[in-house]
Amino acid sequence: MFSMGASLMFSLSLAGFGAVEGAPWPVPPLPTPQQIAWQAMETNLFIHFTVNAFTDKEWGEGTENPKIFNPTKLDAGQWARAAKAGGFKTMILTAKHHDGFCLWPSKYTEHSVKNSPWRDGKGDLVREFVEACRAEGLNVGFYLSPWDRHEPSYGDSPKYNDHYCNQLTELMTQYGPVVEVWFDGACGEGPNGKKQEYDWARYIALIRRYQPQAVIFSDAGPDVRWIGNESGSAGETCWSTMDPFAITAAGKTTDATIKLLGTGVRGGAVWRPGETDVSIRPGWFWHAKEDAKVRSVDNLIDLYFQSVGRNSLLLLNVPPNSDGLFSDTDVQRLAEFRQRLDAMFQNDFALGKAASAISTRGKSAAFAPANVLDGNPGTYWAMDDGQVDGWVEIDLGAPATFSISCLQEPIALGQRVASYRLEWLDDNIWKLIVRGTTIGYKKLDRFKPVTARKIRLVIEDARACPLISAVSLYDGK
Ligand code: FUL
Repeated sequence: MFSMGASLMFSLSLAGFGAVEGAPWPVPPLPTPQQIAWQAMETNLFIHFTVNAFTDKEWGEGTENPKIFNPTKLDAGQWARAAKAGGFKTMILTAKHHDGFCLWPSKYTEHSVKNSPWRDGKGDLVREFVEACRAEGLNVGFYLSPWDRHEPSYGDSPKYNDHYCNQLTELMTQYGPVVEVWFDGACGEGPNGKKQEYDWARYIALIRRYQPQAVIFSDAGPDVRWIGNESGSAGETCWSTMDPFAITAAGKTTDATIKLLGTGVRGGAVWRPGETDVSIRPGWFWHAKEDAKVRSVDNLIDLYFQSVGRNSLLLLNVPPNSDGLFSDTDVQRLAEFRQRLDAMFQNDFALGKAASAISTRGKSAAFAPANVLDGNPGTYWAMDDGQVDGWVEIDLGAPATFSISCLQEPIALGQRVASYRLEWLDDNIWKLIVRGTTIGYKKLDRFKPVTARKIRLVIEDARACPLISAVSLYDGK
């Protein structure tokens, strides 16, 4: 783990801010380099696959015969190519779901691929998955369900924690670098009503030891928090900062904390950005009856605006079918999703245009308003310390019609903006386009098309002098 001082220096030098004279002091808490890299991925793919693909269940019982697991056409390369075509950066696989069936031949259980007919019991699906990711330049992530309905020691807390750590060690040491470990908080009853106490501190320490570059996800972080719902929607206000005492362990959510997971907490003591997990189908696992219920491209685009566009990350689940393949419709949707996004964000009307502002920090070119239009998220416009409101104005040179705006803050220096509005100049009168609260890594707004030559971003409130690294405008077609 980094100490605060070390992580601060790291973040500063990483973003190249340290060298600039008169640069604003960071406003903690700050992201680690791992959290910054994670957020920049924007869209990752979740893969739910286990015996459920053969039993039509969402939660397996743990009593399934491993012989039912036989995805005869399994090709993890097909998943990876579809992910790549969809612009996804990481794939996270359910190495073990609640049924306890392991997709790799774990030494610690018989309930795994090794007792299935798939690849004559000699297969390792986790390895095929990892190799497919590497071949397409994708990062690897794992979901290892703590809740295990098969393992007899489950509920016998110390014993099961040993078992779980043994399996986690296999995943963390045998398959190369991992960028994310995904913890589900579900904690069902063990045999005879026994209650399993998960040893989160031990699980986390184990991952830090073997995969220090990985971010760890759960309701309670420590690195990435759940966004509080499975419908694909981050809070409209979405701070990456959180109160660590609001939710102390995965699975310990209440209605009040669920809301906080969505919005984060202004000035919260830890940096814990939200991840928005949602499935492309009604279920997390494949069911033939849901083949006609794959989300439309329009719907996927909505999810993108509600997650990435609200300072979150979209983790979209695509479940392989009983052949071991993504179904054709799902493959097609992923490709169309990226084509639509690429077209939408191809032409930034504000790029390289003229900018002015109410004031510029130390009157220095290093913090000039033009930095918001230079296409470089590492440079930013800043005002002097103590100023928490102000505006930056953009002259497009000629009227343009746009219906999407993209705003960004340089988050390595802390998340600051709490309230803003975007306006356009109509015959010398500034008119409201859209109003919002937090910005963070990225804030996207969609609105009725506006035709204007001049627009301005007005920051109404911020935790410290606001820093803006990008203002972009798109026509949304
Ligand atoms: C939930 C699980 O119970 C679901 O089956 C799924 O894995 C989802 C991502 O998390 O808590």
